[in-house]
Amino acid sequence: MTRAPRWRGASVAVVLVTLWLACPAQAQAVPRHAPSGDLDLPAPVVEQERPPFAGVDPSGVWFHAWSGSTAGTGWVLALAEEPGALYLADVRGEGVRVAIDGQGVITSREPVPGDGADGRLVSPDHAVLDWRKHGLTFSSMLMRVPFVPPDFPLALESPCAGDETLAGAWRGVVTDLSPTTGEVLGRIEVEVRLSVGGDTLLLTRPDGSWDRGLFETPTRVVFRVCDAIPADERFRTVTGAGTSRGVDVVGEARVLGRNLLEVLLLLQTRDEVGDQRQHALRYELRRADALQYGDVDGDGRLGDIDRGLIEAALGATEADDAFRIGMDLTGDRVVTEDDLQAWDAADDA
Ligand SMILES: [Ca+2]
Repeated sequence: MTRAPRWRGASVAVVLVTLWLACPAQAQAVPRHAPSGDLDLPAPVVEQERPPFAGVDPSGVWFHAWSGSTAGTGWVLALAEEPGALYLADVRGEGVRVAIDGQGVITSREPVPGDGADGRLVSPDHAVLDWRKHGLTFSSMLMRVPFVPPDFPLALESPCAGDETLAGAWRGVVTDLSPTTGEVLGRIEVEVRLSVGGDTLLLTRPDGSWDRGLFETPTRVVFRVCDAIPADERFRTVTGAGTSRGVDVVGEARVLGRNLLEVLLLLQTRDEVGDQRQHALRYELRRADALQYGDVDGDGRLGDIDRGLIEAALGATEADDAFRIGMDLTGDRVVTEDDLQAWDAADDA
């Protein structure tokens, strides 16, 4: 699966919403009863006006800049708690509960008296809010972090054994992204080593620095390190995760193909709230020694074991623990008879 950058889709959405707002007269121009002569035709369907933010899922991570009683910046995690309702919280779990409707209006659902946040979506990726918290008031701007889709893993639900064939040397580029705009601040070539141990993925750089995450699925790794110990357990360091960077980390790795991996790490310094600084790093990596098409176990050749592994995992989708990227020869993210046929064809070739 190749993911388009989030902001690109969002820009399209903004354009579509803009066009829609510019052309409401078109829907109204359709006559309710078109001339039908002697034929008794059904009346044409009149388009209903669609709220401009209907269908927008604000879950994920946002960059937050605020001013008022205090000022600062931080990552905000937007966790969907029920349809249309979110918990907006900083990395340590401090936040407010809000509802967002299809018009983009954000209203407080905060049960703590006096606390809350109200505002609106300016676009699917941009919100403004007025907060009240602990007797202080703030005005906020929130920008959705580029390359963070709504299904970005904000919590580890059920770790699974990792794909051991991912272990080894990977090469690519790491891009330093502006937290606010996604603008590229710098890009360097990078070599990393991946190690898989049980349910953990360890990413080590040549200087010895490292990040460790947990497999939520065989193609999805959750990074979450928080120096504080929040009362809300969802915001604590995931057991087994870690980093040598000395900062808090929210991130993910996605296996996009048998030789292709993407890692997004959102870093935040452990300073007092208001003094924290953010940093977004995106790794685009390729295996140094490409895994051969059909080589499921990664031993460097096609053999009966590879075919047997595919056969044993028939029906597994990407979210299933039995899935391995090397089994998916047709690239549809599910293991089917088509993959077996593709394997047979590759073995005959
Ligand atoms: Ca093999």
